[in-house]
Amino acid sequence: MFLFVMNVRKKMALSLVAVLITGLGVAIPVAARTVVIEDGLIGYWSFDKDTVKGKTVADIWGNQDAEIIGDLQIVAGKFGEAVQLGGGAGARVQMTDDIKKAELPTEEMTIELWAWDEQFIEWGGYVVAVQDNGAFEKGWLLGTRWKAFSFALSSEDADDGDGLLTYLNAATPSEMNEWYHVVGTYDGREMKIYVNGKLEGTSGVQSGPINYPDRIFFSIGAYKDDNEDFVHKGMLDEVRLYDRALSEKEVLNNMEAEGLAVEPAGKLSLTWGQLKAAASR
Ligand SMILES: [Ca+2]
Ligand SMILES: [Ca+2]
Ligand SMILES: [Ca+2]
Repeated sequence: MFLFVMNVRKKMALSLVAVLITGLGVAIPVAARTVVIEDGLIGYWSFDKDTVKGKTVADIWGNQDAEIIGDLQIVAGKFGEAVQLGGGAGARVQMTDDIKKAELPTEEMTIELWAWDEQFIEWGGYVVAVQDNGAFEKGWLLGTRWKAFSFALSSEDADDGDGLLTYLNAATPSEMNEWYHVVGTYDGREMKIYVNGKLEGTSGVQSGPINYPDRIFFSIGAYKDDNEDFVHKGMLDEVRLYDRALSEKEVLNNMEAEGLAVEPAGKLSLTWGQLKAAASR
């Protein structure tokens, strides 16, 4: 009799866990998910709808909440929601236009995102912290040169007096209306660009600390500097910035990742601790 009661209790506890999981819409157990690498992460803009309030897009990891400027929408994306831009001038999601307030990588970096293109332009910008005005070439960006994904960076060792950018293009051209995982890394000696987890280009032209200009428009969704403003046409999702170069293995991990290990406060989520606590009640 006592055993029977225990079994019933155990069953009740298990079904309680199942109800909690399905009831909150969490389809996969927390521990089975591939999660975003946190080592070196300094910014993460997911564009999920519960992280966008009015004109503010939360940085769900770091301190750089961004401001929606101009006409753009939050739409269904690769993971949760994404930002959709229409290509007209004047729109972007801006972290800051004050480089003194920007939290930017200095020695090494990784910029990572999911991109969906609805047109190809010569100077496409996904995430931009650059000035490229004639021979004055400083900062970095991840974007496109026509149909090629492109990671551009300017370093102090390669400085020709007023900065020098290397635009490292992916070898394989991209297609419109498809999601691509695009990553640029720089370890202080080499730039790399990865597309869908595959290394698509390497350059050793740049070395040393990143060479920043005095003024930037640190933004998502536009190739914006002092004399250009080319807005992306398409979607961008799950934008992440690191202050170190992720390895190829880490890039592959993040391509599979469905978010952070523990979702940020305000997002409905359960940790194993909470599940266990619920089950033992
Ligand atoms: Ca998202
Ligand atoms: Ca320019
Ligand atoms: Ca120059």
